[in-house]
Amino acid sequence: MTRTPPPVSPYTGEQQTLEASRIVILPIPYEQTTTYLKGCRRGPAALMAASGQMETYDDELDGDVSTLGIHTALPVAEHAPTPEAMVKAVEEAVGRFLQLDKFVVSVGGEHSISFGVVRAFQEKFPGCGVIQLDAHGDLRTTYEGSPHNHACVARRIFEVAPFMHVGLRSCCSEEAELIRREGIAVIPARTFLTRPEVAVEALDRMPDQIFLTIDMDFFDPSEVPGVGTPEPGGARWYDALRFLRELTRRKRVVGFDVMELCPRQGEVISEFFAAKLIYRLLGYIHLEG
Ligand SMILES: [Mn+2]
Repeated sequence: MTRTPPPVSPYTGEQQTLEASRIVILPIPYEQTTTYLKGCRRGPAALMAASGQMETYDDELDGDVSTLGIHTALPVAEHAPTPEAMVKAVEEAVGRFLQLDKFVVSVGGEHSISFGVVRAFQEKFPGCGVIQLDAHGDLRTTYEGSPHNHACVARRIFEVAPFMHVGLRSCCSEEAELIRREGIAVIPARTFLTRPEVAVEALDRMPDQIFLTIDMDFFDPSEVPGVGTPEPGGARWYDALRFLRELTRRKRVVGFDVMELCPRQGEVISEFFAAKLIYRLLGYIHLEG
């Protein structure tokens, strides 16, 4: 079977009104600075199409996430002319929904988007911590001339929020030096996979309110091949769920994003994985509280 990822806005799932919804899914199909495989601008549309095919009843939680009310907003920042304009547009869009006391799930798009998202969450939840799940350091000061390249997003976030990174297995020597010098809380993938309790214990040193940013390349490419820069040795589904369940039990997760989904022609595994991840996380956060 071959299948071309659909264009933006084919939201096939049952749409619920904003007023009736606790949850807002915000598609941000922005892609300007990716450096290897292109296509994450098609991530949100592919994820929405997959989610429309998915059961909303959760067999682990014995609950149905659709009872929360899930509204899919119109895409934002797709055509932002510069990275700075994108960050501003994202911050404003997320901020508008946060002002309405919605639980916002942003879906990208390249990872540089997350800085705009985090700024909006910092405004609404001052001092909230950020946990990044990602294969890459993303700690460069600038990359290819921009401080808002996707390879710099963790550096920007680290500058404005208590920060912790889980799943690292690729960085440059300057990033490794920065991590050592600044004592940045980084749990490498090899530690996360052999001693998962280390990541759970590290949560004690983070604020009670947490924003979670997920780069899909955190996961092992055998389960999530649809990313722009795959790295071997990542977390599998149940490795990730064990941590996420502990996280949502111990902290108040105020929002999350899912970035860098890069759909592949003729294959839908990665977008189904990402859609299921969102539903499961919403369940952990809102059906168990
Ligand atoms: Mn990454």
